[in-house]
Amino acid sequence: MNPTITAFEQSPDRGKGLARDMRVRWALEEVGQPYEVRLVSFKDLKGPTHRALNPFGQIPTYEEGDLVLFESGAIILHIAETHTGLLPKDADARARAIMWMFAALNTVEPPILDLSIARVVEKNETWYEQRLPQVQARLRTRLGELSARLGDADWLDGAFSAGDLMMVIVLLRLRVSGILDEFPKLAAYVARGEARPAYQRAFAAQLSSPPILRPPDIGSLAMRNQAAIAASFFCLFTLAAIAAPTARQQDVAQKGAMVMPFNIHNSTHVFQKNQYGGIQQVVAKDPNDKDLIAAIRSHLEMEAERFGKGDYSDPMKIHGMGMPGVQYLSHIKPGQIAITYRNVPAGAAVDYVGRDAATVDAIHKWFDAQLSDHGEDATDQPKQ
Ligand code: GTB
Repeated sequence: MNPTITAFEQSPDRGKGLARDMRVRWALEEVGQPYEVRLVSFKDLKGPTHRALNPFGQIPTYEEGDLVLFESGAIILHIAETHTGLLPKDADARARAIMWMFAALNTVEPPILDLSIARVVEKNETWYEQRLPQVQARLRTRLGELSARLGDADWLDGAFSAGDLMMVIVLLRLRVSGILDEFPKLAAYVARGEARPAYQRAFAAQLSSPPILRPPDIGSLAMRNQAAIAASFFCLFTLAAIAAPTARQQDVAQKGAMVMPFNIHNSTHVFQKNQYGGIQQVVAKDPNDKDLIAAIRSHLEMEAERFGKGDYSDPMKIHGMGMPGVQYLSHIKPGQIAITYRNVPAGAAVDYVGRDAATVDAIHKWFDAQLSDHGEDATDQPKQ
């Protein structure tokens, strides 16, 4: 029988994968273990039934036959020990991988949580402005130490392990703060983790939990859909600013050049299809060009906001409705697609996850069209 884990019925992050069921899902996907998910409301979390599983009334929990576990670290260690794929066979290497799991949970996660608590819980306190720099400084010290140890390696100790899984997921929570980008090696490390197919499957699964489709959430999901579609159209603007072989592309290029706050030739555009839809990236060619990176991100956000308000008029005017996939995507109903914006080292990315075959197909057609329209300025392979 498949194990059952618990997750929030309505996660406060609305599907961004920040709650701790995500790390357990990722571990299960890495080892190829199918699983069931029981979604728990905030009220039920503190009720006797759930407290019998976790005395602290929290998610995630893990049930496998008679075994009941709580604590994400213990759950992932159990998964790693009972399957192949997350812990090395060599005893010393295995001990080191477990050490990194503990390092992630006990040494790196606490200062990250301190920052979250400061920003969310303490921000109205009179002493907030005084405390925040101290919290940030402690975190930067810790991240600097971790970055120095990682160096140019892909993973912390040889092959990817449960230690990396835990470290990546812990660091991911930092992304919104912008602090991760101050440590390019760590940002690239996190991006490598997120690029793993098992991570993407886990992310898609948590995103497609049914409650996200309930009425109170539809607005925000629609906003995100629209925002990411906007981001994609933004990319069309930018790509179109390059010399184009057709009259249509010349027209698009002219209009795009008026809209873009930066030079298209200085950025790389990636449209990578996957089985869920695809990943779009816009990255500055010069990773030290802070102004360009800021421009890429802020323009994406600006366009995203317009689409969040339902304003699709710019891309429609510029690109027309005939572009493959666009007709479908622009009339998509909330819930058919989940799209997530994120910063990546030197730029931004948008993840597209279609919830049905037709949506995935539309995303693929749209990506194909962008690649063929924009020739050498676009690529289907992210830079390694
Ligand atoms: N040490 C435990 C573990 O690792 O399993 C901690 C578990 C835990 O913190 N669970 C949280 C919970 O159940 C959810 S993950 N909280 C409810 C409660 O305590 O009453 C923490 C979390 C939640 C939401 C976001 N988010 O939306 O961004 C991020 C992280």
